[in-house]
Amino acid sequence: MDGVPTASLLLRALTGDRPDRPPVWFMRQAGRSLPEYRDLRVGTRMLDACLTPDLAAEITLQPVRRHGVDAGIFFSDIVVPLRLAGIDVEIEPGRGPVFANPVRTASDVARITAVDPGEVAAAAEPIRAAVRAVVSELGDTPLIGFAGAPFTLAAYLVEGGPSKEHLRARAMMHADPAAWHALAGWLAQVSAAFLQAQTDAGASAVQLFDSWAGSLSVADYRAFVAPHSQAALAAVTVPRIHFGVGTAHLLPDMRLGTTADAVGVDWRTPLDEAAAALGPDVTVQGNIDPALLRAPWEVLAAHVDDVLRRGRAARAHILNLGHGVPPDTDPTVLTRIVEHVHATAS
Ligand code: 1CP
Repeated sequence: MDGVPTASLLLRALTGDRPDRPPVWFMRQAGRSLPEYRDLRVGTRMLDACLTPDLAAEITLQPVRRHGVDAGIFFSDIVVPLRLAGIDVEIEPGRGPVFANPVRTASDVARITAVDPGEVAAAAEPIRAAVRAVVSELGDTPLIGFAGAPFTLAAYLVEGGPSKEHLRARAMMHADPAAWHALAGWLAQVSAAFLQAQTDAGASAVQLFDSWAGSLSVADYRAFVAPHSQAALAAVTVPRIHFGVGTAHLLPDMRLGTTADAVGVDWRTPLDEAAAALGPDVTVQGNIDPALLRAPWEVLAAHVDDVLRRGRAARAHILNLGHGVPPDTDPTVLTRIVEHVHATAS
């Protein structure tokens, strides 16, 4: 529709309206692929950057200015609320989050869950300050807040760092279900506090990242994970996106009842198939294959057009990648995708 600011495309798509063209943003648009990000980060550790309001705000704004995307995603990390809870965690360059004391036993769980999640809310002032600064700069462009889902956070916390199959976290569910539920319930409250800090300060929507949920069976997802993810997301009143990787078998469950307004789909499942699995009353987000960002433009453009066409099977579509921007991506390719989509009416 003429006269409707493009700024509202994301919220319209999330609430089930179908704008003339889908809004577009990219997971991990802030950060590693941008030379201006690498310049700003010199000499500052990742988690210190996240907790320095001016830096976090500037890094959030960089990709919005450069690419002209239809939304910002707050620059932070899923482990920031754990740092705010007093847990000893660092992000090692090239590796990811590493914990000094992995949480493996019932007594480890008792130790960390003794921290009141209210302390995370109290310690989140740098987050609120950064979000306020971003929102006032963004004007009509919405800001998406985010948090890690309890399972993905537990996958790091129980292993002590990145892992391939998240075996220790999945084992805890069956070896000591009471300890698992205590841990996941606490993580849900911590992520909820982090989401609330961002929405209180002006974020217009949120995304819950359950990046590693694809390693779970449907039965384990339902029994041990979905209720905790639902609790985390239900803590905010703004529209909610729920994303996972390798989750074709979990898509209907990732709606979390009706808690998620949109479900993010990785590159493996065509969006029309995802929409059929999800039903008519949910928005889909995705799902450009990050590998195709290295393909010749004609090949990538044809893929983007195919994603847009299949996305029309859902009630509404938010164009994104099927996972985060790879660090070595040529950022001019992302700008070109945005220009291509902005020139395409659906
Ligand atoms: O030094 C650096 O630049 C560190 C790289 C980096 C960055 C830029 C990390 C370490 N985190 C981030 C920012 C980040 N993390 C954002 C920023 C906003 C944006 O999307 O633009 C977001 C949303 C996240 C969320 C995040 N962190 C997820 C979920 C999304 C996903 O990609 O699946 C996960 C799994 C993490 C853990 C993490 N943090 C960093 C790394 C390298 C990892 C992954 C490690 C692994 O492979 O297990």
